[in-house]
Amino acid sequence: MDKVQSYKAKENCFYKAAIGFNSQPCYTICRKVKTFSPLTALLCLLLFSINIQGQVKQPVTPNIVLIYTDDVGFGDISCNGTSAVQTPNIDNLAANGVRFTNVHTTSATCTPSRFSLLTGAYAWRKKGTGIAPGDAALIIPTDKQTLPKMLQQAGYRTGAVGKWHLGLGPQGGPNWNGDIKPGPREIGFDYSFLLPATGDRVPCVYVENQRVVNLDGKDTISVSYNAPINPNEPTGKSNPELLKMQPSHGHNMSIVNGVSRIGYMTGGKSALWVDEEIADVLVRQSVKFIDDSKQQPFFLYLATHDIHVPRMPHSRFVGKSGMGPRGDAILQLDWTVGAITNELTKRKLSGKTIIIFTSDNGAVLDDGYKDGAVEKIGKHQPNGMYRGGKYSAFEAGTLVPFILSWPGKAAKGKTSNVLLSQIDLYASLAALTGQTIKTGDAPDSENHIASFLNKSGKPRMHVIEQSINNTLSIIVGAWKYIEPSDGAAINKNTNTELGNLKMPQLYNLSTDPGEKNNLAAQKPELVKALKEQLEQEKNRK
Ligand code: NG6
Ligand code: CA
Repeated sequence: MDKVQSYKAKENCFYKAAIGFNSQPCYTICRKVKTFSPLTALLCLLLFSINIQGQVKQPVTPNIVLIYTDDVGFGDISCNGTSAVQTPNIDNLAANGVRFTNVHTTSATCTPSRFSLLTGAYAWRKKGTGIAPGDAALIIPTDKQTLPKMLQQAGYRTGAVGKWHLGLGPQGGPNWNGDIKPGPREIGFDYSFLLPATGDRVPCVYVENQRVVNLDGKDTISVSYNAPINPNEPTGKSNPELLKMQPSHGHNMSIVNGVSRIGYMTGGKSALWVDEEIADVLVRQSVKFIDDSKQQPFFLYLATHDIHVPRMPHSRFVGKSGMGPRGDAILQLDWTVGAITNELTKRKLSGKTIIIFTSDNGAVLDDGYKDGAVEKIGKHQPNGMYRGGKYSAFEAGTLVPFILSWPGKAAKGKTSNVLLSQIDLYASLAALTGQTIKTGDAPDSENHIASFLNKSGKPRMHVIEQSINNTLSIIVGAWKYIEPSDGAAINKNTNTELGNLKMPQLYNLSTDPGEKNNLAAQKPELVKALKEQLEQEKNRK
């Protein structure tokens, strides 16, 4: 296997040198080759120097809008073929750009996927990067390089609008009534307007530039993830009659806007959000950020709340999908995409802006509220043909929608099945904008800008996926290996197959994308090779 990898790496280096892209992938790939002969070293050095010239030749700094959606499965958008809900605005992005069918998040849950996206490092390399409680400290180190910091160095104004869920403040949690730091500013965002954690976690307030919006100093906010702060305040558990939507599992603590959440909060009454307005508010703040960024190129990280629970879309979408709140939230998400693209068009920014649409993990139906998602699903296939879902080691955990549009620059109306990871956006955007990545920064990110623009780039050598219980899988070409795990086979709350088995699993994704036939017993050599490859990656410093 190492020999094959070594050969492929050299081939890849040659290819990248030939097309004159950034030196980083070549360096990264060469660095990863275990059998590193003096000849390989020499070859890589040579290609490295050729590539440096390629890199500095044509850096460009288009605006970048990354629409990072929540829990949207591969099949939840109509251009991917299995959706019963129409998403014309998202489909339009695909019609004008590249629709990818093999781009993975690094993880089947939110926090680790976002951590990897913004740092270029697999989250499983760092403790404490699992699903963050709503009062967690900031999990991204402030002394390390990040994707937004790299873009700031390239001259960008950077903004984060929407769901954060990467922790805020120092160890022990943030001070919700003062300056909330460290936060987005300290990891490279010039502007931020956040839902601090998720829609289903307290505190249910917006945080703009690291201060709670509309906070009345006489009504301070307290947050606890252990016990009720004021035992006299109603909770979802004690007062279900006060709720607009009943929880199905968990989510029975503090009540905000008629919805009970995870965690307890008191105070901050004037600052509480209204769930039905969140999508509109996030679009408004995104447009404000775009308008305030006229002097420089901008990077907008728009992390939607849709379609995470609680699904409480605006009344103009309610009942419109025929699939209940989950389908209506998809319609609202599609509206968001349309609103952003229209605003860019109005400002004549379309040709100057890369828009990327993707999701943080796969789809889930019942994720904690009785909103009819299971009962009303009909023929809709939220995860397309893939097995599992959010939380899972199977493909539906991490194989998500991914569309890139850059009118006039990226390919138009093309579909790409090239194997890539969202973690590659960091090095790819660095290459595009002429930034060099120092050794130690973004250790797992590779430059695949040619593939992202669908200019005949090559796939990743391998992709690693992380499930909720940290089972790791590796894909190399058509083959996927899932390491043995003692984890539960099924998430009983969400009724998701988690992909855990005490034995190794091996699937041929090109003939068996639904991961039905475990070939591990038939192909022990391949299992051994993939296991070794995964172990090597785990141990790589
Ligand atoms: C789980 C929550 C789920 C959701 C998820 C995070 C329970 C029982 N389930 O722990 O509702 O909030 O965390 O979702 O509390 S994510 O998309 O942000 O990763
Ligand atoms: Ca998510």
